[in-house]
Amino acid sequence: MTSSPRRHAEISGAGFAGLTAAVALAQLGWSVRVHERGQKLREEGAGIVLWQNSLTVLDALGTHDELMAGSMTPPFYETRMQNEIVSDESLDGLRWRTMTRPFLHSVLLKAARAAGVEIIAGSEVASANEAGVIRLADGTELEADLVVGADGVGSNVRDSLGIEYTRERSRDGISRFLVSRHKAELQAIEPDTEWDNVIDFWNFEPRVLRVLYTPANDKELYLALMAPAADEDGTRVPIDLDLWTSIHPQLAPALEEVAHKEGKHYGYQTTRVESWRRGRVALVGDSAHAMCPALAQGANCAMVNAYTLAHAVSDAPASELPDALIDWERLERPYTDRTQDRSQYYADTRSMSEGNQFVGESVEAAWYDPTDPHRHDAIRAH
Ligand code: FAD
Ligand code: 3HM
Repeated sequence: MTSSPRRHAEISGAGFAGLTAAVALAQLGWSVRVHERGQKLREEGAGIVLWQNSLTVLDALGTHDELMAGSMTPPFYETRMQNEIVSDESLDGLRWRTMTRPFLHSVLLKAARAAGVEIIAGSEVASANEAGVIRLADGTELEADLVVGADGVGSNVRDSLGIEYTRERSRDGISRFLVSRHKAELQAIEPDTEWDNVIDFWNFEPRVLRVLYTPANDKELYLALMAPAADEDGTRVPIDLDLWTSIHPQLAPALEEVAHKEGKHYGYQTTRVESWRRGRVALVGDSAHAMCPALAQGANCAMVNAYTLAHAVSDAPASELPDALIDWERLERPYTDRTQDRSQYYADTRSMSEGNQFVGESVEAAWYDPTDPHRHDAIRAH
C-alpha cells in the first residue's frame, strides 16, 4: 500500500494569522514552512483582548493551559463616560481573556515549533502565483500545494496576485503602551474602583480623549490612548502628559510611565479585499480583512479564519484544493465582513460610549464556534 505524499504549505508572515495557520496545518499532517520578513520572531505590540472565538481555536491547538497561565479575565468590562460608570459588563458567560501581544505570540511560536513547523526569520516573500509558487526577495522560488498570505495589511502576496482592495479611514486613532500595573498607586487615588477591571474611560468634553485601561496579567497593564487623528497634541508620541492627566487625573501614575515611552499613533482603517483567494493561494488575517479595533476582533477573526482554512484544505483532495478555497471563503467570510463593517461603524459613531458595548450583534463574532460542524447549516440551506 502506498500512502499519499505529505502536502506542503508555504506561509508568508509569522504574525498571529500565519502562526495559527501553521500550527493547524502541521497538526493535520502538512509539512509547513513560514517566512517572516523581520529578523526576529517576536511581536512588538502592547496588549490584546481575545474572545471565545479565538480561545476555542487556541484550545483546539492544545495551548489552553499555557495561555491561561499568562493571561487573565478581568471581573468586569467597565465603561465610563466623563468618569461616571455607565456599565459593568460580565459578558453573560462569554469567555474572554486579556494578555500581552508578546505573550500570545510566544505561545503560538512554541506550538508551531512543537508541531514541527519550519520558521525562517529574515525571509521576505516578494510574490506568489495562482499555481502555488512563491518567490522570495532573494529570487528563490518555492512550490507548495497551498500558499498562505498572512503578511499583514501591506501584503505582498495579495498585491502580487492583483487582488484589489479598498481602504476606508476613520477619524480616530490610537497609541498603545504596555506599562506596569501601578495598582497600589491607583487604589490610593480611587479606593472604590476595581482596578482589575477593563475600564474604558470615554471622554468627549472638553475634547475627545479616551483611555482604554486593560490589565493584561498580574504585572502588566495595557493602555490605549485614543484621540481624533486631527488632534496634534492628543496624538503626539511621546504623549503630552499634562494634557492626558488633565482629562484623566486618576490614571496619573500609569500615564507618567507612558510619557517615557516611544511609539506611534495608528489611524483606524478598514481594508476590504475583492477576494480571499486565487488558485492555490489563500489570504488570512489583516492581508484579507484588516479592521478597526472597536470590537477587538481583528486578531480573533485572523486566528479563526486561519484555523478553518487549515481544516477546509485538509478535508479536500489535493487536486480540488482551489475549489475548497472557494467554498471556504463563501462559508467563512460573511461573519468577518459583518464584523469589519460593525467595527468601522462603531469607530465612526463612537456609540459604544453609551455602555454595554459587548451585547447583541457586537458579539456575533465572539460567539462564533469555528469547531462546530453545523455552523454553516443556515448558509448551506440557501
Ligand atoms: P500582522 O500582525 O501584521 O503580521 C504579519 C506578519 O507578516 C508580520 O510579522 C510581518 O513582519 C510579516 N510580513 C509582512 N510582509 C511580509 C513579507 N513580504 N514576507 C514575509 N513576512 C512578512 N485584534 C483583536 O483580536 N483584539 C484586540 O484587542 C485588538 N486590538 C487592536 C488594537 C489596535 C490599535 C489595532 C491596530 C489592531 C488591534 N487588533 C486587535 C487587530 C490585530 O492587531 C490584527 O488584526 C492582527 O495583529 C493581524 O494579525 P496578522 O497576523 O494578520 O498580521
Ligand atoms: C481592545 C480595544 N478595544 C476597543 C478599541 C476601540 O474602540 O478602538 C481599541 C482596542 O484596542
